Amino acid sequence: MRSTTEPRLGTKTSPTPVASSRLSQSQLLDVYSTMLLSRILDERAWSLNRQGRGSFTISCQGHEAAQVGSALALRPGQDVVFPYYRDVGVVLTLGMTPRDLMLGFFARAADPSSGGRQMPNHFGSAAHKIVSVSSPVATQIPQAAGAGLAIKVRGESAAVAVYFGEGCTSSGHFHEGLNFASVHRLPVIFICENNGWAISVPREKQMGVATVAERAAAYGMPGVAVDGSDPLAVYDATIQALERACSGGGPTLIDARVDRLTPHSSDDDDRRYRPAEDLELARRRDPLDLFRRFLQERRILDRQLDDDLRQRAVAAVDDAVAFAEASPEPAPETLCRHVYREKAEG
Ligand SMILES: Cc1ncc(C[n+]2csc(CCOP(=O)(O)OP(=O)(O)O)c2C)c(N)n1
Repeated sequence: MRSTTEPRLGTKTSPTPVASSRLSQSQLLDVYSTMLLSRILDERAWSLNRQGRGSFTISCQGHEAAQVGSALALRPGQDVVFPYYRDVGVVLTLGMTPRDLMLGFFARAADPSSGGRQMPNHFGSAAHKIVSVSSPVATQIPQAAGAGLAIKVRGESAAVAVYFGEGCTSSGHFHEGLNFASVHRLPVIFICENNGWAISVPREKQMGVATVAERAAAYGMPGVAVDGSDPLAVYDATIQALERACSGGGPTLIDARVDRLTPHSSDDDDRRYRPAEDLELARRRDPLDLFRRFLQERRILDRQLDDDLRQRAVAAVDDAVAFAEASPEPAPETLCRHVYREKAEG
């Protein structure tokens, strides 16, 4: 099992130093608000699951800084984004709403991701250029390389961002996707949310190298290790990767070190494999707490504003739950939609 003394980037338990000076105070507050909304939405999904009102959930908790910081660097509706199942903070930053996500959670007909046909957290939105999550892990990586090739062939002004966990980097899809993107100098940003666990399998049983970042050397692209508990550091790394992608410099691999603050999913019991002290250490460097303290020390956030933002997020989640629960389920006669060709009308 992973040692809690393993050297990592995300080991600090004090407020985050600023890497980025590019963001205004109101943008910093937006980052915090979106991280907070992601957390509250996610916690609600767990409690609804435990109440028997939702079949399944899988968590963004601990990943919010990496998700919001990276997605903020992207251009919504312009860049093509392949999220993975933890990416609540990514899709909210790009413009999906708590209602959109709760419609998916309750598998309602109006769910923009799949019309209630997929598992929760299989995000997708054509309007936001968010490509549907693939359930077989890592398959989004060669898909993203393909999207990068299409952008290059068409001469479009866009890049691709693809998200995945470190467990995906021991899959052949990872190798093929990065190799292809590098050979063709495609405008793709590979973003690994590296939490050190692939369900119950620790990082050292997934790979023979110590970091995901060093894998990049084998493909001839930069491998950027970044503290994924710092949204500003991840923002800066993603901005640089985007500039490189859009200027013909080719792909970048970002290795954002994060912590998973929950079991793998609502169907998992991590006490069976994760040392209690590993989780305890992770909780002490919760990215939401670190960023809150950072904003408080800079006098950008005070107790009153924090309470207001929290209340606003809770109200948005209350609204989303009520709205989605009251929404109709998919009609049974549409069961085969998107599976078999439907008869032409009339
Ligand atoms: C091809 C395939 N094999 C196995 C699974 C089951 N599975 C779902 S998530 C997961 C772990 C992925 O770990 P990682 O990529 O590190 O992401 P994390 O969940 O830690 O964020 C596995 C093995 C799957 N969905 N697809």
